[in-house]
Amino acid sequence: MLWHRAWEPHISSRFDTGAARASTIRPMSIIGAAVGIGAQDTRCRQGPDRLQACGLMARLADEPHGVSWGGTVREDTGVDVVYASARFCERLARKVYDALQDNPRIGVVGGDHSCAIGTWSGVHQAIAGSGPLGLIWIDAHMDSHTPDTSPSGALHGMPLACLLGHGPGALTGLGVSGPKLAPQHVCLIGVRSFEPAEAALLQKLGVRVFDMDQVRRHGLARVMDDALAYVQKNTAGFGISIDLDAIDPHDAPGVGSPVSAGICGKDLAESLSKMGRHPGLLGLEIAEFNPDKDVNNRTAKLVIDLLAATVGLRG
Ligand SMILES: [Mn+2]
Repeated sequence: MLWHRAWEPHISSRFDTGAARASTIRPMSIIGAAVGIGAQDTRCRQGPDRLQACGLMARLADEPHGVSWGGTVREDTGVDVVYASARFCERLARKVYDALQDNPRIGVVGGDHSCAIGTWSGVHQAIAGSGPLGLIWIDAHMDSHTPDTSPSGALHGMPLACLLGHGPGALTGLGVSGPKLAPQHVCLIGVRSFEPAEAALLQKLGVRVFDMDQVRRHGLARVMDDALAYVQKNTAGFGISIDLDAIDPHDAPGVGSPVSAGICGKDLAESLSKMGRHPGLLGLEIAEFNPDKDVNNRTAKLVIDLLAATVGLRG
């Protein structure tokens, strides 16, 4: 693909210098990922526009350290979902990569969770040469199906497997060929609904899973601390991908596939405000917001709160 060549000359050394990481909370470029074709219910594609209408940037503009809107990437329609998704993810990856040339970190608001393939392929490329990418995946599901194991065939059930190098070649080979994540640099938090084939793949690869039971037993703060230590080890930086269905449906009703008994929204905001001060944080993604299922904009407000907490605005 042509744009591989354009990506390569820009490898920056700022990711591995301590001086560049001195400030506590750093600027973020926020990008909309208006994609819905990765799910059977495609209405998550309206997520980014609804967040804007609910005052996303108006709220974050108060942030003193510089939050900017990087624009929205919109999906193509086409008969072949994998092809259309690959085209979308390719454009998103490119936008994320470009944003990381001018900003130390990015935020992505979805969209169904298939956008993660684009987001983290772009971040991976931006730090290529500095070291591997760590990723905390907060989700009620494992998102680790392949086309062979998925009962629904929906791509939003496959993004983590794709990033680990398992899935359709058009999606695993974005940017550069090969896996964008190594299993030892990834962990999941909040899992409580999955199929045996996904669990088997993650177990075979050796991916760390902190399930919802562990979150309940130890508290989210402690699990996040463990996850942070894990994704920092031998990496050039780390990201956080949040599927809103990880959160309890009472706090986040407007999601694609709700699962009961999840993470408390307030606890997650608390943890993200701590993560936001970490110099190694390269990006935050929040996916699966379905505005049509929201109740009194509760989910939209929570998404804005989570981003605000990460960039240093509380309450
Ligand atoms: Mn997900």
